[in-house]
Amino acid sequence: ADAEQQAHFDDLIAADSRVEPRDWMPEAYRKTLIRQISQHAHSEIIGMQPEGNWITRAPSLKRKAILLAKVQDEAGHGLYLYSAAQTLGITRDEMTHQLIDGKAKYSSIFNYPTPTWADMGAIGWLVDGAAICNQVPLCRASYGPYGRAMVRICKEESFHQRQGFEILLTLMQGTDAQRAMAQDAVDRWYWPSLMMFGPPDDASPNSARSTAWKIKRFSNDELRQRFLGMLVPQAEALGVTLPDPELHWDEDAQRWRMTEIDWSEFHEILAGRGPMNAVRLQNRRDAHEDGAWVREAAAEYARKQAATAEN
Ligand code: FAQ
Repeated sequence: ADAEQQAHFDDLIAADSRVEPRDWMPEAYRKTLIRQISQHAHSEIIGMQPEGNWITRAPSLKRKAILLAKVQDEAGHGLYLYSAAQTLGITRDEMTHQLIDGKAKYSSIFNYPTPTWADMGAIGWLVDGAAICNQVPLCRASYGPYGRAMVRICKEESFHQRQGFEILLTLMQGTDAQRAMAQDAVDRWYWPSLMMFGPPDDASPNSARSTAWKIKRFSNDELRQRFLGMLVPQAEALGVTLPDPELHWDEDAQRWRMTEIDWSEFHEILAGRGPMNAVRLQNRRDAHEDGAWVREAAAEYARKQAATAEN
């Protein structure tokens, strides 16, 4: 890169302007965006499975319609994000192979099972809640296509979060067994949802650079703190208990104090050894193979159209 190109890029970042696909950018900036955006896209696509598990067993037609729409939204988010990553010079095919070959990361949260209907409530409330905390600041990410995709995604995520809250609220107003089912789901999803924000700041290798480039606007721990601030009053409104007896607001330090997160669980999942890692990836591979005929038919159709246009 010549000095002029680098200076132009630095000016865009300093001015809080947006970097667009046509602009020159440092190779490391391009790489980190491809990493983050493709991981995010894979998370949305793999993230369809835990809830997809309940579409045929939703307790009413209304619940089924809502859940179906939510899972379809996640497919849509995955597709916008793959498109945003493609503007950086990677193909959809390369990203798909990184995922199904087990080389790409996707969010740790989607490697847990969904044994009960209350899990649909806990995922909406906690997982989509964490996703919103993390993604609202990403609407201002310095890379234009990513930031713009995030604006629309966040609007849909906030609907998702409310539908999850409402599922839990309904259960909490039900029978003892329904209340116990809701509490059990909250107990199982609480810690994993806190892990979604990534490792603690002093163990987050990508943070410094991503913050300097204005991709990240807040640190992993700062966002986790914000999330707790959102959860505590909502848990009270629901009547559920957050499963951490140490959790309290420290007035002097102006921060939430909590039991330390079990990072060994997080690292096991990242290493592919979580409860559902193998199932999630196998389902994705099977779907890819089952879809081969669609890709072939589309390619053949495109070939015929091109041939007709030539004649
Ligand atoms: N899971 O240095 P950092 C959703 C990795 S929401 C797995 O701190 P960074 C909505 C990280 O990649 C979920 N891996 O990294 C939905 C890095 O490894 P690498 C998706 C994780 O990038 C709801 C290493 O650890 N959201 O899908 C996790 O600065 C319901 C070191 O970490 C996004 O992807 C994790 N939880 O910060 C869908 C948001 N955390 O790449 C369906 C966009 C960290 O060097 C149903 N991403 N790692 O090999 C981000 O904001 C960032 O990438 C962070 C990580 C904050 C996740």
